[in-house]
Amino acid sequence: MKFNVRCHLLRSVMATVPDTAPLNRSIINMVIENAMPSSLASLDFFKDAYELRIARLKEERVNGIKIVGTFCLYVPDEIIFAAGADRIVLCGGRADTIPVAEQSLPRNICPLIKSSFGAVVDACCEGNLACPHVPLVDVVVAEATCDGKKKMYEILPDYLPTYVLDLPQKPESPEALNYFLSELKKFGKFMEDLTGTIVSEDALRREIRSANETRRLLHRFFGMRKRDPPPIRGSEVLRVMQKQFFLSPDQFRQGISRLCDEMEHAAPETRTGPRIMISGCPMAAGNTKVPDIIEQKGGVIVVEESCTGTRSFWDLVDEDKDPLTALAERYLDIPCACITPNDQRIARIVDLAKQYDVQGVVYYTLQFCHAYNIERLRVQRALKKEKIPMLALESDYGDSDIEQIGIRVDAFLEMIS
Ligand code: BJ8
Repeated sequence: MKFNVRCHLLRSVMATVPDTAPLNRSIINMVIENAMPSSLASLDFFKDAYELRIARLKEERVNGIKIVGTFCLYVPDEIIFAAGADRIVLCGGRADTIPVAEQSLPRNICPLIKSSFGAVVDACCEGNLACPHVPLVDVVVAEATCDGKKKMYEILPDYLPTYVLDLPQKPESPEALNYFLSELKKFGKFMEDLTGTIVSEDALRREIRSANETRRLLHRFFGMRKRDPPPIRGSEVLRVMQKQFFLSPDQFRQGISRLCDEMEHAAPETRTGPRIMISGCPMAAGNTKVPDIIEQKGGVIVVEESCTGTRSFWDLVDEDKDPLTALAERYLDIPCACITPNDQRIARIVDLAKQYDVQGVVYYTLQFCHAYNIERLRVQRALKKEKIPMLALESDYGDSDIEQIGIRVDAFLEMIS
């Protein structure tokens, strides 16, 4: 096992790992957790919050509050909350729920789809608690994005009631906004029927203000990562961002506020290394493989262009417009590779690379995600024009490619150092 470890602390812990040990995730995690303990005490809030959240959801169910499960940023939380329901995101980032999914789904589809579906099947059929939040869900609100997800949603009703929100595939076409607006109205009506609560204009405005408050806080949080060196590791940010999809908005904001206050006064991090942006597919909870490897190899992750990064909060909803129209405009603007053309994503990536002063971009695709994989070429060309190097990685949730990814990341970091 060969490590090119730039961090002194990391090097001393790696020295305790026998040379013959296989390079696997548990070793990397052990090394990262032990060698580079975070100096940010506020991160503990997020570690503890999940259990509290599960307890709160159980309580809500007893009190008759409906729980909605979602799989995508395109489903506006504001409408769910305005109807008096709660929501939890069901995207799977774990490998252990994939085998059960492969009994029904093809093996050669994206691991996020298999992991998510496997968690639902597991929870519904085996009663096992691989994902303790799945049995708490009353209904899934899915969305018509990539082909794999759309077809999986046709099978999902065998396990959980499922509603599918449609999306215009070409958001820039003149008819797109009106079509999406009508979809959001239908969705609002569906939520009213589910909860018995009218989705009023006032409630929508309240929820838009609340969601914008979270978005502004996240801008403050990410803004601090522009420092050199940044005050927090990228793998820590990812774990925090993954919690955004489980915790209630209040809980999440409380955690981010504390973290920002602490980061503002924290002693600067001592780690230095090439500043890296990760761009591409979401990394759902349980999936931290690539950021862990990048940091283990000495890269400093400063920003993520993904649904577990900037894509989830970058744009705010206009608080002065008719609320449903403002929601339709904002959500249609999400730069996901499932829509076409996706020029705004390419521009966003270049802009982020400049804002965060990145020295290299790691383009991350989940295996068999054709949308992000094909869009890679356009991203690469745009970055090349700006003379920003890019490394493309395609991976699944398994451990078998850790060593190979490590070698490629190592070479990339050497090249841009
Ligand atoms: S807005 S990125 S959360 S669709 S499932 S597209 S990885 S093949 S998750 Fe997504 Fe909404 Fe877009 Fe974000 Fe590819 Fe896998 Fe499909 Fe995926």
